[in-house]
Amino acid sequence: MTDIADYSEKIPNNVELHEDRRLQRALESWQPNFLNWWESMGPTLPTHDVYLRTAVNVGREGWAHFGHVPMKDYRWGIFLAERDRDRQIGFGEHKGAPAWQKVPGEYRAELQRLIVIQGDTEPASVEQQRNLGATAPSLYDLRNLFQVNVEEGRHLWAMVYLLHAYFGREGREEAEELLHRNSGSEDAPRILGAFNEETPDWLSFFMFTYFTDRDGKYQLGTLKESAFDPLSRTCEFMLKEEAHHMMVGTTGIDRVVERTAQVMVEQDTDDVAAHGVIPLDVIQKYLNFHYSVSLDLFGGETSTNVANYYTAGLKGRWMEDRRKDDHRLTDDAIDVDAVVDGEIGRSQVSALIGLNTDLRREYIADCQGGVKRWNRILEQAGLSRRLALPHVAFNRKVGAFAGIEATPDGRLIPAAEWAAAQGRYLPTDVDKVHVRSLMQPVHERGKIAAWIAPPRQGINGKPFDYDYVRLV
Ligand code: BYC
Repeated sequence: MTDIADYSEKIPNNVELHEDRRLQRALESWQPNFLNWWESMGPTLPTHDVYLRTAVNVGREGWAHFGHVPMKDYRWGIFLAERDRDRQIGFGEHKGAPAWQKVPGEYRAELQRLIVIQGDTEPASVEQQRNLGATAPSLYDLRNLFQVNVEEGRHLWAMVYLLHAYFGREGREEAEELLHRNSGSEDAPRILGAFNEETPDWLSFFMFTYFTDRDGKYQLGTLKESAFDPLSRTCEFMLKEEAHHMMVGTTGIDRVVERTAQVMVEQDTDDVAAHGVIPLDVIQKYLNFHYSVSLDLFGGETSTNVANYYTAGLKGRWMEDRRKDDHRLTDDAIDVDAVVDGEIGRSQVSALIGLNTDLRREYIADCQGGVKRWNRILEQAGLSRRLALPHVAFNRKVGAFAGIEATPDGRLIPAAEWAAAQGRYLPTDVDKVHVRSLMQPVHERGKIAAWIAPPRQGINGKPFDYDYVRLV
């Protein structure tokens, strides 16, 4: 294992793949299937080349190289963060033992399941976003979309490497399945709900990269704690790439809010749909949707699965080493969100059973940061309107609130009232049609669509009007 990626190999890697011929051959036979998948399910807009970053090094400094490349020739590779030979397991019943370099037989099924679920989301998001290139608001945004897409492709490689290297024939079969399931497919859908939803427009894309990619950040953060060292090191490096995806979402929504606020001030009205921008209440509805769908990705408020993962050392907590407790949690309790006597409330359960809630709360606190930013933009524009995260019980399909309906401010309402009111909370067909009508492509250097403000900075020190994407 080295810091530096070997790009002379067919599959760039820093895991000394050439030393394991069988594994190398197995991955080389998966590679054409991946490329076929990319060609048939990846970005549909024809391009010559794109200004992309490629990982060349996993160390702290200078890990990426930027340059124009045709996307199909992107060097997807296998990169693990550096190994710490003294690393010990940080939590659960094996706390203090050396981290595992191989998969213990008794945890094989659970580890494989976690890796498959993680792996399944990566190509799913590429599929969801495949048509967005045709309506990009600028070449800068188009480039960011493609950067996110190639890196999600690389994250699929990361999980496939683990499946091939550590899970034998079953792992290889799962790696094939990752290319066969497809987002939104009737027969073989993606595993988690949010990854079967459409990403039909750029407001959805920015919301997805803000809220759903952020679930990825938190899930990867817990897998980075794993006792299974190759998984831990894989996730550590993925998190580095993930930071750019968060930036795309955060600043994307910044720019939509900024432009809407400008037009609200200029026209002195909230009703800005006719002025070619997205009204604030539509932005709020999109936020409500993507946030609530992403909350579902954390699983049930209580879960024996997650308790078992933690106790076994497979999946830790966010920032496990900063927690001031015994890192075993066998005697601890947590108040989880619940329906109690027909009301939205909380109930106390063992801390282990409540770990999905613990992670979801870390995530919610992080999401508040975005809302604060966007509200600052509104405030600076002199507007009194604000955006807000809806209540944790709102629009949930997984967990304690799956069977009830709640308003964004957390009032439990009967199903009939919900049916009548949901158009005020979630995007309606009219909202979606309007948003889509604004999505006219701007593929000219230095130009930008009227519904979004330009970015404050370009990529890698380049100006906004740089030729980020060379179209066919
Ligand atoms: N949809 O015990 P429970 C990312 C199932 S995003 C459908 O509460 P658990 C990315 C569950 O499988 C991060 N089904 O669940 C972002 C279970 O089924 P079984 C992805 C669901 O296991 C953007 C049953 O319901 N990574 O990286 O505690 C772009 C009972 O559930 C859902 C991970 O998620 C759902 N939403 O927790 C690109 C990490 N939720 O066993 C990439 C790996 C639950 O009864 N996964 N179910 O058949 C995990 O850690 C856990 O499996 C989960 C669920 C957090 C997903």
